[in-house]
Amino acid sequence: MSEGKKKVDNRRTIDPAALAVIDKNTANGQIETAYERYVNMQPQCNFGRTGVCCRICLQGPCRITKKSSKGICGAHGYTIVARNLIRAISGGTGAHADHSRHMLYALMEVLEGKAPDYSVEDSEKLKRVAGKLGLEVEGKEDNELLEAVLQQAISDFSKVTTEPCKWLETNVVPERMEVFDRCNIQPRSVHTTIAETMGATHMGVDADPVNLIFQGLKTSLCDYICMHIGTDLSDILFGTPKPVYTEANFGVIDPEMVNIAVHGHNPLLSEMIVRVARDMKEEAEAAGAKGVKCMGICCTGNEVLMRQGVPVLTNFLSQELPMMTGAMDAMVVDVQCIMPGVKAVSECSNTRIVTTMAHSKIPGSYHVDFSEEHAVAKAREVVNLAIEAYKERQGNEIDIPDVKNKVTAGFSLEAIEDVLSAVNADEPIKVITDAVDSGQLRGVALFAGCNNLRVTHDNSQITIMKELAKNNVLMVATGCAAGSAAKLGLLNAEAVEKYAGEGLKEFLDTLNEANKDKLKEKLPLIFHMGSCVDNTRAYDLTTALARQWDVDVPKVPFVASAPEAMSEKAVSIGSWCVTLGVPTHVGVVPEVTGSALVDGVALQIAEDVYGGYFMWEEDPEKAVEKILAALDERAWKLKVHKQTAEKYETELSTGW
Ligand code: BF8
Ligand code: SF4
Repeated sequence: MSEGKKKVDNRRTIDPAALAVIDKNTANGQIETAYERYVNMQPQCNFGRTGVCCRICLQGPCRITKKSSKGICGAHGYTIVARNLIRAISGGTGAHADHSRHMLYALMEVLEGKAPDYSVEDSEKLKRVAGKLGLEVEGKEDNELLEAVLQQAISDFSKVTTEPCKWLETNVVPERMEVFDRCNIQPRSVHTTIAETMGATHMGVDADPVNLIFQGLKTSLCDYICMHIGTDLSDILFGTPKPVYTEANFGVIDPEMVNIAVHGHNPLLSEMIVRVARDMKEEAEAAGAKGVKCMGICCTGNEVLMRQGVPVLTNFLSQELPMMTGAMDAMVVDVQCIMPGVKAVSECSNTRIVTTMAHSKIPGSYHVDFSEEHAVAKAREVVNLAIEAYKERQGNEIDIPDVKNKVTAGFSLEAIEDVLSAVNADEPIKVITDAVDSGQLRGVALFAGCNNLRVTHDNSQITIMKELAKNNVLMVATGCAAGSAAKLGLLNAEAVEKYAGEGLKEFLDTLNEANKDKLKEKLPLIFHMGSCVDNTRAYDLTTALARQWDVDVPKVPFVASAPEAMSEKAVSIGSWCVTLGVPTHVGVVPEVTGSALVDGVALQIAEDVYGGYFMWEEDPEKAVEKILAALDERAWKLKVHKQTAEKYETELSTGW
């Protein structure tokens, strides 16, 4: 390093395992990762940062400055910011649609007998989904029901007529549908709406920022629809998660095993690899290993964690680092949140990067063209590549940070209701609403989303989680936020002892006591509800709470928080949270501050119209205050209205 050059601060994480690897790498002056690339990228462009850069037509880029207050075409800053924002929502929705459509194709092939390695694992879930959609369930065979469910999903994906999408209509409270009708944001279908949004944001189409934002919110509802379809179909195909017990962080890597990281989002491949890996012990032993060990990164990791108890290796930001331990044999990737940077790191670490999807390749990597028709054979091919890499790494230096934490996960809404039903079998959700009504709990919070180097890795999520625990907030988590909690020891019962306030402790103790013959271990501090796509499970909990209290969602003391949001998917999820009535904290200010109007709609006007609203707050301590204030306001209002309703013997929802 030349004298006088600013020292690179690449220690932007609180994860001790990640830090150990970063420090060793820095000392050796070797491999560049996201932590260094972030530093090298500074300063980042403020036009892009605030959303006032338009590249929608070839006359651009047009940037809003004091000198040029409009784009060349005359587009105001508010139009440019709104267009950029809703294109991001469309990108997130497109990614989820891609994921869920793939599940749909796979199940269609199962129906047609073309995917012999898959079958319907959870016919009870199939019945529940069909029943919810209003389909006739009685006396129907699985195949008949599945066909009807898939037809409905195809319709929600692609119909061009105006009747409501079934997955929206049947999963939210009726009052929400009335709001969507009133605001004219009922989507025709997922694909048509994504296309509409791209059309509306083409050069010279919609210039009205509010109209654009409403189109964006309509698109976000499609995100909700296709995510819910994705979760439902995954459960039908692979089973609805139940509590599982495992470990998380780099310490799960076993130097004597063939180590395979599954990374990305799609459970079609990762489930198969986990199953096949168990059957390939002999092949691994023949190569001198004790067996094959799978572990997860990002959301496909969450999928196999939730259903198979596969250990969590790490979350989004630290995805390049496990390879530097010298003991990762393969990283198998499918779609989304895979840094292209993994390839360069793998070259120094003997790890084989294996891409598997036709539309998601990384130059220079191995590619196994995954197909549902030959799923087991393709999965074997991948595992064999890892076994070959294991042979080659013999004699190399291995250094694995001894950091791992116990994890209890697998909390689908069904699993949570099952736990609650040990206290109240008839009305399981009432166990939560009673605890909020009595003041034992202050409300419920969902932690969702990613990591983002604009804040210190894992710090915002962990700080807010610990503080909310102390303040008796019941917490659920998904995606890489759940990954932070897993890695840093918040997804186990010990964390309850360490961090929970009295009310939360009592609440969980009651559940533990009632479930002592059923659960292998005591409940964790935070309920892991799954991958990012599974945020719909968390919203189903909100809907269930609203139904239990008999109010619309904007009255439910439920808050969503994405302390380290990064992806377009996080933008679309945050947007549907708001549209569906949830106060939503985002810990990284999105690219909207270049327009006071668009920013104001997100922060204030949204609440008047939809009941949900955004809170941008990068400081985790201040975020805690805002989240608690949002919960307290709703809990207080509920209490006052409940007392009034009791006094005058009226319905709770009357006159509110
Ligand atoms: O879908 S939380 S970094 S891995 S986008 Fe990506 Fe964000 Fe992680 Fe999962 Ni979700
Ligand atoms: Fe510039 Fe308008 Fe073209 Fe955008 S659409 S790049 S603002 S001329």
